Amino acid sequence: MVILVDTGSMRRLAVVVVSSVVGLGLVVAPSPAGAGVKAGARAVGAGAGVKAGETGAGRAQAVRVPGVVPVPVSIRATRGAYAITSSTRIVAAPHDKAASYLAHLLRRSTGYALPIVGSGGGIVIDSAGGTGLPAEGYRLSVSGHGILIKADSGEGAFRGVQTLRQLLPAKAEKSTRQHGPWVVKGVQIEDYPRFSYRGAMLDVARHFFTVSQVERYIDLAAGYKVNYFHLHLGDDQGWRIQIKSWPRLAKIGGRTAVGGDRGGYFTQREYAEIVKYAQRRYVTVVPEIDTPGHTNAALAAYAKLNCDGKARKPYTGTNVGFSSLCTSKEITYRFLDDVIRELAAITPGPYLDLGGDEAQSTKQPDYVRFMSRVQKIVHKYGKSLMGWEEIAAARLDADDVPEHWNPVTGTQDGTQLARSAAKKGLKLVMAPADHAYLDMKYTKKTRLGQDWAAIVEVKRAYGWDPAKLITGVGEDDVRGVEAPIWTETMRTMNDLEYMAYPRLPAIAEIGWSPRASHSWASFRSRLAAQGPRWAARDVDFYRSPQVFQ
Ligand code: TNX
Repeated sequence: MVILVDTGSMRRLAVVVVSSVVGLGLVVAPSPAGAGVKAGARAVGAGAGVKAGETGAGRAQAVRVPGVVPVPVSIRATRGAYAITSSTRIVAAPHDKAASYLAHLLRRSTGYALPIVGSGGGIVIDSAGGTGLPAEGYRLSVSGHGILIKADSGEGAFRGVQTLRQLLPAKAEKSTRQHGPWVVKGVQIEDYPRFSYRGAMLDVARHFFTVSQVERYIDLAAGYKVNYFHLHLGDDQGWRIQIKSWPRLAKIGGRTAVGGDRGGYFTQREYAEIVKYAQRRYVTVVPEIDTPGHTNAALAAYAKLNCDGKARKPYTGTNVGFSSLCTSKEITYRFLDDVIRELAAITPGPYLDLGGDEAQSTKQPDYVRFMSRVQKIVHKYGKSLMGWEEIAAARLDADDVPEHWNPVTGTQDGTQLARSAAKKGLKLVMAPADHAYLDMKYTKKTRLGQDWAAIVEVKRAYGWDPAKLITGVGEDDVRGVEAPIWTETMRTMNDLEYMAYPRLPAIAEIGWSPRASHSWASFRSRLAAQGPRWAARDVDFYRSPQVFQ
């Protein structure tokens, strides 16, 4: 990671590379200015100053920069520091979402009043700052005089607040009152995302999770600047969203879960609550109903959706590829019209996801005809179609989004769909199962998860470039990245957290941070700095030996 550091009175800028951190994640090591030395070439100890000049032209003084994930476009440590005290005010426009989020967070842990006021000094959040930065961009500066977040949108300011949060002591994350001091060191940050789509997907079909569990998952992800939440609402083992015109979907199809565990579903009102909760964090919900395969729960709820007119038995196993909607029956399209209409009405975001993966029980020509019809229905209700990469076999529009998931690279078998999608001018979301799937085991011994795509330790989760993965799919063909968590083996919030942390932040950084900043040594040290934050929030994360010593 290249960081400009103000080295003090001479005001000379030097290029430094974050090298290694044990513990607090605050150490940088110098490198020859502009020489592009690889991060991690030398490891340094926690808290230790790093000697300048060892690498030749290096002139930097040891300067500490904080362990922010995803790493900002530029971050410059400066002199001074700002202490949040009982008299600090948050200055922002009324109802500014970034300001209320920050106030809520800090009031709990500091115990201070932190009133939001219209003018003055303190923590200033200016969402109409005229920065001219790309979408979601922000500038954050901290000096002895105060903290200033400037952005051109509420969204940008909110992303800036997430960065500020990581500059505070970890105890700021606690939900009960802690002792100060609450000092933020001087820093100047400019930041904006590499990709516009940075998603987290949660499968509530294999196992059901409650509204508050889903919200906690969203909130944790939003801390790493994730801006899409893809909610997998229908699969063989369960249908999880109330559809008023087809009530048995939820009532019957919602009863089951993997292993005979308790099912459940969201009423439309509950779903709307999740959507609102996400919106307050500038996160867009993408609901998914998987079709034409992965539909046993629907086929169990309504006999008429089956070609033979016979209801399927509820399914609680973990096989895939055995079910299919009856693509030759008109009722199937009336059914989907109803489902899509109701979902579109409660989903403010631009995408409805109709799945489309692993439709092994649907003949390919039927699949293509089916998906083309479904795409038209989705468009009729004003949304774009999102789906797994298989949907690229159908005729799609430029706003429709195939999601690459096959664990393949280069020109390997299985890369054709993504490549042909790119050729047609579609922009992909990249979620390669052998890097981005949070349900893959960390090691052979991981109690939870699967290993069909790969064993994915943290370094592997971080070790890929969405624009280099597949031959013929470059930077401009990529809309962003996503980290899906499939829940065949996960039943509790702790299970989800253990599998998602620390890997979800790895995918989030790949989606947000500049390509040139990619460095395992740097990432690892900044990731280590998240540990105490997760501990403060009781996140049950995996203490990867690659990250935490
Ligand atoms: C494949 S990848 C699936 C899911 C499973 C997952 C388990 C994809 C689009 N489908 O149905 O839950 O593997 O890792």
